[in-house]
Amino acid sequence: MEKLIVTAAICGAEVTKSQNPNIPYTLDEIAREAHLAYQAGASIIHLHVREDDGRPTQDKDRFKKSMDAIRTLCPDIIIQPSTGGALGMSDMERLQTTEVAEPAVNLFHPEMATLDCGSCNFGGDEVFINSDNTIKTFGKTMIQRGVKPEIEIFDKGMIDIALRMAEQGFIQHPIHFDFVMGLQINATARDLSYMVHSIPLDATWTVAGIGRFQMSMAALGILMGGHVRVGFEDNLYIKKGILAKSNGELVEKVVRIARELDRPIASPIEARNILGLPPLKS
Ligand code: KMH
Ligand code: ZN
Repeated sequence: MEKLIVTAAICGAEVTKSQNPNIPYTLDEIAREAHLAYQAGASIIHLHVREDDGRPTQDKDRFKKSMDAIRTLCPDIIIQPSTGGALGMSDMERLQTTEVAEPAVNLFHPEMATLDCGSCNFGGDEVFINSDNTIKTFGKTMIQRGVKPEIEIFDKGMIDIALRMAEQGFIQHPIHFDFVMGLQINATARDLSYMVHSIPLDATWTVAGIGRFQMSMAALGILMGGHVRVGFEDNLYIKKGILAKSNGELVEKVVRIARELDRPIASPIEARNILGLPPLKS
């Protein structure tokens, strides 16, 4: 089996220090959490950023500063900014994080970014809205800016939306998917298997289990030959009732599981290879 790419979703936009005081807000905290995840084996940082008081922002200067700070400590890591942002943000606000791609040759070029391929319920009255036109605009912009999308799948039908977008030229093959399990899609082996069998043969995939499903979904992903995402964005606990001290602790746990299952961990260079990303320019 291919080596395992571990993505650390270190911050998110919705979780707060009142839920887990170790969630990073400041630039120093973001860089520190990314570094701990990197040292533990993460090769991709899925990045949201905050103002110092914790408010989520998609401001491109704040992203650039955060990426600079991460790069200082983790020189070769793949940084994958979110274009999902936080609930209620406008499309233009969200898309700013791919602008730091210009000029496309410097170190701070986001090699990847998320592309959310449909709308979904986030619980209560909250809806994460991604219209067809939003997906098309984001997809086209990422192609123009040379940013590889990670296609976020919150619902099974979103795979079909993504494949139609690819047919229409808004997403390029080979596609990299992230299956978000335990929010709208049930976090079961049957559902994950359905998703894996619904994507093209040349596609790659990772799985993000939400909340208590983080490690069980990761273990399944490891066994099924996919890749995994862990981190505070999706889960705050290292085990039932015990808050994780850092994203590094969550990455260490998934790396331990992978080692037990004989799945070696991909370095950032190996992850670029697996995902078909060009080598890092210096
Ligand atoms: N924070 C959510 C509204 C992404 O990063 O693309 C969207 C999200 C998905 O987290
Ligand atoms: Zn995100």
